[in-house]
Amino acid sequence: MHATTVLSALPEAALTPLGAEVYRGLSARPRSLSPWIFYDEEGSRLFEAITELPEYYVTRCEHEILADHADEIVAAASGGRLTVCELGAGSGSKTGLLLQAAVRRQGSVDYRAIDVSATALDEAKRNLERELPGVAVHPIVADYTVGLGNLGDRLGGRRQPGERRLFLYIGSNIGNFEMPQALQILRDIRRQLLPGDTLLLGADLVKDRQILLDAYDDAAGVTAAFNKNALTRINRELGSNFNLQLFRHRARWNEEHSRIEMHLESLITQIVFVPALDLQVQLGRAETIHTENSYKFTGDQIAGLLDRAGFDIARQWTDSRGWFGEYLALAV
Ligand code: AVJ
Repeated sequence: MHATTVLSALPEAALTPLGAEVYRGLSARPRSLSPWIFYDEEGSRLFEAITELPEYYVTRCEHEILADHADEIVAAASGGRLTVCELGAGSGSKTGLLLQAAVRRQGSVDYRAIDVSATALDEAKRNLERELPGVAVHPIVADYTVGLGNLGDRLGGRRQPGERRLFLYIGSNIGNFEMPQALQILRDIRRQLLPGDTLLLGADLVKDRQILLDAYDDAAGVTAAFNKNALTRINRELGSNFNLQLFRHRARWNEEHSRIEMHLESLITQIVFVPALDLQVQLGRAETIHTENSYKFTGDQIAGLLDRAGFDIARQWTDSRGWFGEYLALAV
């Protein structure tokens, strides 16, 4: 039998990225869903709201580092005319600090922004081009976890003579991935660079457990709404009947793996139906769907990952409390 025959036995929706991921994740034990599902229009809006919560220190810490050191970072990255490329760009407010520094140094800058969320990229382009004359934003809607090779010229194409590239992978987006995939992403980035180019990597650092838990389970319930939005999106796009009231947001610290985990816990025994996938899922009382890992790193772990991906750390910074680390890594 041909593979195509087997595939055609699955519903059409199982071949779309969302359908395939929901089919995989909800059939698996333990049940899981990939965090990229969060970022539809409403999810991108909720994530922006998270970055402003008193408990969510991550964005503020990194903002502090970039506000204090943007000129230094850009100067250290510039052995020629700099172009900037970012993975998981989001709405671009921290990136603006670096782009502004690049404009101060060289008058203008080309910025290529890759993200799974078209909504976030639209906002980034609108805000950055309005607020920062000299910045040209080139949005690229793509899932970078499947590799960067297929983006071709959209990542900058042929190099101009004397061009230097600065790749941004900030916001601790790397924390969403298990070590082998994190390493793979860094190697994919390295393959886009020439020796002398740089990667700026932002990583959230290990800290007091309660600070971490509060950051992922805020008093206003915004993170809970963000987590549950994955189910709302699946209901809308795949026709399922998840009842949000029958799930509870959970944040856990997994000490062994040094990660915060987010889960959606089923409050009762229930059966959920996903018509587009012809999939029925029975969830037990207190059974969880694991929706996100957010790894917290030591400086040594980051140094190890960068080394194995073909980078030397040129400079590194933390915020005043030592909660977040920013690493300028040189492609070697
Ligand atoms: C965007 C992946 C860095 O892990 O802190 C925030 C996402 N999840 N609150 C993180 C998130 C819950 C965030 N990253």
